[in-house]
Order: sequence, then C-alpha cells, then structure tokens
Amino acid sequence: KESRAMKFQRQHMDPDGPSNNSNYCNQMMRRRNMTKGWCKRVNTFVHEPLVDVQAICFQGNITCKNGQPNCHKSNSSMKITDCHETSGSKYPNCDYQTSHKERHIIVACEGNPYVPVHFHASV
Ligand code: PAP
Repeated sequence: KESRAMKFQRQHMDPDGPSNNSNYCNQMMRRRNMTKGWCKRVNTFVHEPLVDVQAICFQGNITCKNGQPNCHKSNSSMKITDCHETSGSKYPNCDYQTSHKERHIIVACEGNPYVPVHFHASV
C-alpha cells in the first residue's frame, strides 16, 4: 500500500518541473493519478528538491486550519504550480487551469521520520 509520505510525493512533488506549457496541470494531474474515479478539484505541485521540502517539517510550526498542531511554514518562498479544475471540466475529461507562482508553503508532517504528508496552503 502507498504510504502517506509516498502519496505526498506523488501528488505534490515535481522537482524538475514545470515544463513551460499551459497544459501542465492537465498532463500532470492525469499522470499522477488524480483523475481516476473523480477529478481532484485543486492541487499544488512543488518545483524544489525533495530534501528542501522535507526540511519544512523542522521550520516554523503552526496550527493547521483543522486545529491539528502539525503544520509547518517554509522559511523560503518556493516555486509552485497551482492546478484548479475549470468550470467546464467534466469527469472523465478533467480540465485544469495552470498557475505558476512563488510562495511560502505550509505542509502537515507526520511519522518517524517526520515527513510531509499533506499540502495545506501557500501564502
Ligand atoms: P493533500 O491534502 O496533500 O492534497 P490528501 O489526499 O488529502 O492530500 O492526503 C492528506 C493526508 O494527510 C491524509 O491522509 P490519508 O491519505 O490517509 O487520508 C490526512 O489524514 C493526512 N494529514 C495529516 N495531518 C493532517 C492535517 N493537519 N491536515 C490535513 N490532513 C492531514
């Protein structure tokens, strides 16, 4: 079974990206299996080395929106791509808007080793 840490990497890590095209989210959401069964509405990919994203678990500790204490905000801003399902998207033809940004990111971490398991927000 896929661990929560591996699921985070599948859903959110693309260190070598993004390929410079407006179809990025349409391709990546499908390639990373987020368009199976339903279209995942929103998802963010992070274009930084995995070690730098894992290090966020030891940076600024904050409370998550759901009240859990395991959220952490990156010290630096990071290259990210936000994918938002468009209003015209209809499963199984999931369609996304692609927005490249540089933001501080907030992730939730769990386990031993203490690693990212949930992408919380960008700020
Ligand atoms: P995403 O939120 O990163 O987009 P999602 O598929 O929702 O991905 O998975 C997040 C996982 O982080 C959830 O575990 P699960 O896959 O076993 O359902 C969720 O329980 C877990 N998690 C850990 N801490 C938190 C937190 N503070 N807020 C939300 N989810 C958290």
